[in-house]
Amino acid sequence: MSAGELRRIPPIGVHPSSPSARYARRVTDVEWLDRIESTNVEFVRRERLAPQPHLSALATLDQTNGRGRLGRTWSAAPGAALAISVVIRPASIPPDRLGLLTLLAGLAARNAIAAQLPASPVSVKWPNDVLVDGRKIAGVLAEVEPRTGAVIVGVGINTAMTSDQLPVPTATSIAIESGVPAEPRELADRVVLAFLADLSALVERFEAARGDIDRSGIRGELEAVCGTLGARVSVQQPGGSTLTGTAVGLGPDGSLILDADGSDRPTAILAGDVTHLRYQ
Ligand code: BT5
Repeated sequence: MSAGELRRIPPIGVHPSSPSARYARRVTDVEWLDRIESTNVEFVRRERLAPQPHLSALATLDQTNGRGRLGRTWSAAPGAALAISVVIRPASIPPDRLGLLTLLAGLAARNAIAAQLPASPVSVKWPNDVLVDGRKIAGVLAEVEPRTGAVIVGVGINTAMTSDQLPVPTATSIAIESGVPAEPRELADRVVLAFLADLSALVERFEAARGDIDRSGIRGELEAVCGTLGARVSVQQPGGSTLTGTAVGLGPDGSLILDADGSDRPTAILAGDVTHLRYQ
């Protein structure tokens, strides 16, 4: 497939009677790029030139300079992982609820991966990882273009990655977990379809509920698959301090509510790196 070719992906993979079908129809364009430095950076560049359509998507199997959070890198050998970014143009979601889009994208990625790995425990780790049995299979990076307010949600999913291609020992992939060698393009197509159908449905519901995870019903779906909730964790905060305790819930803005050791009131964590202590 040539660089920049526009592929219209029909909403297959979603049963017509499923509530998602109505929303999946709105996902029209996925532009596949042969190779790009970063799908997020490319969308931010395009967004600065002209507003990009709501729910349009850019994808590649060869991202050469992927970005993680806090200046970290996201890396994968060519063909080994899907990198996809989606533009979300918030209409009714208040600014202080935009952080939840990271969790929504993590939930959609988790569901798309779980559909490929029906026998595996696939969970979301707050705020932006998808894990299989404690190993990272996907990561989310959401960025806001401040001038237009568009949110670029980028997700990296290890699809056909083999054991000798793992960028870090704590990573895993769909191919490794399923034990079946994958044809990279085919596997990525299946994952993209499921991911976009789910994400677009979640974003619609989130918009309709004006950014309320309770009214939209999304809280229950998140809580059901978020392995961080109920776990003993340590949280390294951006300032450098570390808190240890039990993660007890999600705040209305997507923050992690922590019962920190030695504190008699819960702490809301807005940003940070979480370690699940049971995995150590
Ligand atoms: C993330 O950051 O997990 C966010 C990753 C987002 C990647 C997507 S791909 C599409 C879009 N375009 C981009 O440029 N980025 C987004 P963070 O939580 O900071 O985790 C980064 C850490 O994960 C690294 O420091 C490594 O330890 C680890 N890591 C790097 N590559 C990995 C991979 N392929 N699989 C698992 N872990 C990885």
